[in-house]
Amino acid sequence: MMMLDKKTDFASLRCDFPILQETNRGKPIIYLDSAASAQKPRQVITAMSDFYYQDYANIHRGIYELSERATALYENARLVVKEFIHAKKSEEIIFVRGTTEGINLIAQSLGRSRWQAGDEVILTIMEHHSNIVPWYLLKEQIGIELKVIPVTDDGALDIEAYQNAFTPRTKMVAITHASNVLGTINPVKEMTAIAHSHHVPVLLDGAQAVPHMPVNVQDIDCDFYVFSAHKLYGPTGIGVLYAKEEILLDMPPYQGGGDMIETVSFDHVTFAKGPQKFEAGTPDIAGVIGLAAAIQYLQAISMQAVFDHEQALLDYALPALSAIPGLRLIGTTIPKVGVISFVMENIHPHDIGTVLDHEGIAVRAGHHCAMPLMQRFHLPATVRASFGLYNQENEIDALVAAIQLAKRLFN
Ligand code: ALA
Repeated sequence: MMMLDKKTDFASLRCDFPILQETNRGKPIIYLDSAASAQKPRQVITAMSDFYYQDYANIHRGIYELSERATALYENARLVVKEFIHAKKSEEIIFVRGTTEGINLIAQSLGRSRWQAGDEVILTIMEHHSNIVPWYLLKEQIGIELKVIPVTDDGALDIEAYQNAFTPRTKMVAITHASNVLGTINPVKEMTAIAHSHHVPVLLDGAQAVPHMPVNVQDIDCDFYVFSAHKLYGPTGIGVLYAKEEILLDMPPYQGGGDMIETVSFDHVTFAKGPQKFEAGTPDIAGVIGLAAAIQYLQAISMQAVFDHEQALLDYALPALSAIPGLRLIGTTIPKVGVISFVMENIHPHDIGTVLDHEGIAVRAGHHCAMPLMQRFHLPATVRASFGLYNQENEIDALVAAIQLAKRLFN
């Protein structure tokens, strides 16, 4: 059998993404904003519409075949997620609305019920607002303290500061696996081991890691791992919270309602065992099915191949961008995922974004929901180009040409 080389394979995968045939401002779209949200392959869109056309009913309730089919699809998706992140059991997989809800769930269920004023959570300055604000709310509610690990000028975490941050009051380490601004992949396995040596659990925000690289939660040994489907080529409004089973069993519910109970009276409620305890109400069944389809699509390619493809794009893009006079990359440390932030001398990031948009190129320009990190680098904003598996070298060439055009227009 003839083997296609990797580049040819990835170029042909573009055809799976119908939206990439569309235009942006009348030009063929060059989509470099996958860190904000990835585009969806036909396989995901079809899985979701097939569900509505052929198998739709509510789950865990009906005693009829359609409901059984819907329940089987939903629970099979839990298995698919379990295999994808290498959890020990599918009972450790909870479906939530996204990374943000997963972190809020931990802060409110575990933190609010078990911690006291003066207890501490270790965060880093490179966190997305979704891993800052839930802890800030808890600080307002019960008086916990937030300890923030700094980053170096090249965008690496200060590991010495991390090692020194633990005290007898430390209750949680909550850090990002990969930065949505800098692209930095943090040494989370080593950081988890350090936290565990202090008997402190670790929550990883995997929103920007899971789409780009293989993740094995048992190998990392983290206690919690959260991510969103929409950055993983799946639908919006659905995500995953992984938690070690022994911790989950001990956690109180986050929200109350149908499907998360065993028995209900006005005087006493007993709760469902397992992940259902944290899935109150009718869930986003179609979203879960779309997430499973996205994961199966990625598994057929292999996450290692996705990682290698995006690393090759980084190797192509970083020198090409650095060669543009006046362009400064923000976050140069390695390893990094396919996320590149930069600023230009004398041109505001939003102006660059506008020029790129007119050339058909979609990037994000702004604070990227990471205001403390922007302040750390004394910047109001950056331009961010982020890769998905569908991007190709010729799109980097177009990006470079459009930045040069912006330079000519604004200087
Ligand atoms: N968290 C997404 C981003 O970084 C929205 O753009």
